[in-house]
Amino acid sequence: MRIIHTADWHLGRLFYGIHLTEDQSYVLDQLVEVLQDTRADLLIVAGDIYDRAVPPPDAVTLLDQTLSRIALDCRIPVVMISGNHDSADRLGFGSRLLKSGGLQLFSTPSHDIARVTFGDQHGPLDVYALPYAEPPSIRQLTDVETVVDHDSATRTLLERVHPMNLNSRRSILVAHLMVQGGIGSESERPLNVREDGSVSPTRFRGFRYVALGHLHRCQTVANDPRICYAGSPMKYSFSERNDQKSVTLLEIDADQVTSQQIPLSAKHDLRQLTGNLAELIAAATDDPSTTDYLKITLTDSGPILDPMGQLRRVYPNTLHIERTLPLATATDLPSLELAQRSESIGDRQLFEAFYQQVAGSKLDDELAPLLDAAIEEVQAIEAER
Ligand SMILES: [Mn+2]
Repeated sequence: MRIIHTADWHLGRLFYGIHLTEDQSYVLDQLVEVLQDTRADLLIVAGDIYDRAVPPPDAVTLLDQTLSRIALDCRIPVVMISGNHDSADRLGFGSRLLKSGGLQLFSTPSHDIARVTFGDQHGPLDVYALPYAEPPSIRQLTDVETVVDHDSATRTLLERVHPMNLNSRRSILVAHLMVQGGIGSESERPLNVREDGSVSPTRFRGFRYVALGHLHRCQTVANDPRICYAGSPMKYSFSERNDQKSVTLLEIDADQVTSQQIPLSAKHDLRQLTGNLAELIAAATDDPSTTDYLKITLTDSGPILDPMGQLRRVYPNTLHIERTLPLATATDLPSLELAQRSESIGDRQLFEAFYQQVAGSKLDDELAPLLDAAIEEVQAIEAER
């Protein structure tokens, strides 16, 4: 059986104020192609379908169109769970009705963990679905007092899978969790504020494969090739700028599981550029991808007029600018006692100290006369009052 595992679509996400729906549509088109090219038998989507509880209308339309193409047009069944960003109730609307259309959607945990059985020439294959849920709701559902965190909640639910089933049948698990040893990026929202919310990888004994969502980097966890995050299909933070985004293709035969990454390309890649403004603007001429989403670190030391406006003329998707002003360290700060002395200190000395703190160097011969002129002008204005 061939299965495509993906997660963390985050439809409707805003990135530095930009709606990503068109970019998301671009990668989901590739997903549909991958499903067709690999002749996949099943698609697994492991949560965080939407970016927020109430997604914008065009994100809902994109999800509707994508799932209809996959389940109805391509006739590829889909198993989908909700993640911590989804509203379980809203996402779960119509899930019983959708089942007949080939979409198995699990958004609320059930007392007995949900199972869908597929099959091929090697026999049945069980897919267990564990949608994201807060530990208190699992405690209430199971009536097990020892459920206090995600680890104990997961343990309690997985204990309900009959060991005989796990031993005698091929089983895979779909879950949206933080598993101990997983590596995050800057675009996940922590599952819990008070505890780290992580689940021990030892909870997954018996499964041939654990199709995870939550972490946006594609990875296997705890040196166990069975426990995998497919990662998000596109980059949602600059910390992921060097990652290759992909979906995971699994092939499961009678007793083996093999997996490989199928790369996805972005409509606009994420890049970070560093340099002074003039160099960066000049470099745009030879840059084949000036429409990428950019974070720019400017190394100029002096003041710059409207750097965003200047950069966007050549890099229209400049999203964020940082300056690397060499701030003076505490030891060479003449301004440390300045707060107390500022009453008695002259304007010129005060500004020199300020300049040195911000620019990291003393006022040079070129700037000094400008400062003198400016101070004289201000003093003249004050004298006239
Ligand atoms: Mn996520």
